[in-house]
Amino acid sequence: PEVTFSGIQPTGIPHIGNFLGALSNWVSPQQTTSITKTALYTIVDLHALTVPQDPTQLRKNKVDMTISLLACGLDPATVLTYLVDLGTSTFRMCMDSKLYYANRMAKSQKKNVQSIEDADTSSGLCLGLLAYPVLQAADILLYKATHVPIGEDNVQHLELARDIAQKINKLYKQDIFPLPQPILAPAKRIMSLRDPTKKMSKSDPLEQSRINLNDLPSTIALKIKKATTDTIKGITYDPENRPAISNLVTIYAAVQGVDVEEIVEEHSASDTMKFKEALTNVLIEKLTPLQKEIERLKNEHGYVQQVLQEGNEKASLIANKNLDELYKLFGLR
Ligand code: AQP
Repeated sequence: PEVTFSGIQPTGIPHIGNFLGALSNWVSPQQTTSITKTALYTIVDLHALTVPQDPTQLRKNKVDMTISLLACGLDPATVLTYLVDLGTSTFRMCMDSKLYYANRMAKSQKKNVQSIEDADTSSGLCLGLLAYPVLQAADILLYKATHVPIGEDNVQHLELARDIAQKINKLYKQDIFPLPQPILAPAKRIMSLRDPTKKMSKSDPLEQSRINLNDLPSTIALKIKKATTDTIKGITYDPENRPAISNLVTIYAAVQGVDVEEIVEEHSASDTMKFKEALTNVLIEKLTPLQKEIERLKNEHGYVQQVLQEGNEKASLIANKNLDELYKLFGLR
C-alpha cells in the first residue's frame, strides 16, 4: 500500500520555503488520502529538541503549527501530532548508520559544525544532533512510508532512511520496510532573501531573510524591496550567475503555479524594482486568504484541540502496531 508521510518541526511560523517546497505537495490531491493511498503529516516535536526549547513555547508552537497547516489546506484527517516512543527503533537503526554519514549530514544541517572533532568543544556537535537524521529515518520507516514530500535539503536524509531500510530488510531477510522515495515540488529549494547561497530557514537570525506565512502586506513589501539582487539589467533565470534574481523568479513561478520560463517571458523587460513590486502583489494575494484562515482558526480552540487529539490517536494506533512488529523482528519481544 502507498503511504505518503512527511513532517515539519514546530520551531516557528512556516515560511514560504516550507510552503512552496513541501507543504504545497502535502495539500496536493496526489499526496492526500485516497482509496489507494494513506497520507500522514506529522508535527515532529522531538526533532526540534536538537536545539534548546522552552517547554511552554514548544507546546504553543505545536498548536500554532497545527493552525498553520490547516490554514494551508491540509486535510485534518492526515495530521499526526502524537510522538510515539521512537527511542528503541532509532537506537536500533543507529547500528545500521555509519558515523561519517550522519556526521556529514549533521554538518550540512547545522551551520556552525565543522567536524566530528567539534564534539569535544563546547560549541560543537551533540550526540542528539548527530543522530537526528537517524531519528528522521526511524520516523519515516515506522510508518512504512513509500512517498515522502520534502524540500531538497532533506533528500540526503531520505537516502539514509533508504539505506537503513535496505540493510534491515537484508539482515532480517524480510521486506519489512518499503524504500521511501522523495517527492519534490518545482520550488524544491527556496533561498534566503538576503543571501542566495543559504536556504531560507526558520532559524536564520535575520528576519528579513524569509517571508513568513503570517507576514503583513507591509512587511512582505519591505522584505521583497530589500531582497538582494544584482546590477544586471532585466529579469532572467540563471541560478549560477544570477542566484538572487533567479530565487525571486522561482518564488514568483511557484506562487503562481507556472514554469519559471513563463515568468521570465512576462517580465524580461522589467527593471528589478517593477519586478519586485509585481512579486510583492502576488505574494500578498496568495497569503491573505491563508492569513484570514489562521486568524479564524485561532478562535476555534476546541476544533484545533480535537484535530490534535484525533491525530494522537491515529498516530499511536499505526505506530504501535508497526513498533510491535519491529520489536518482534529485532528479538526484543
Ligand atoms: N528553503 C526551503 N526551500 C524548500 N523547502 C524547504 N523546507 C525547509 N526549508 C526549505 C522543507 O520544509 C519541510 C519542513 O521543514 P522543517 O521545519 O521540518 O525543517 P527544516 O528543513 O530544518 O526547515 P527550516 O525552515 O530550516 O527550519 P529550522 O530553521 O527550524 O531548522 C521539509 O520538507 C524541508 O525540506
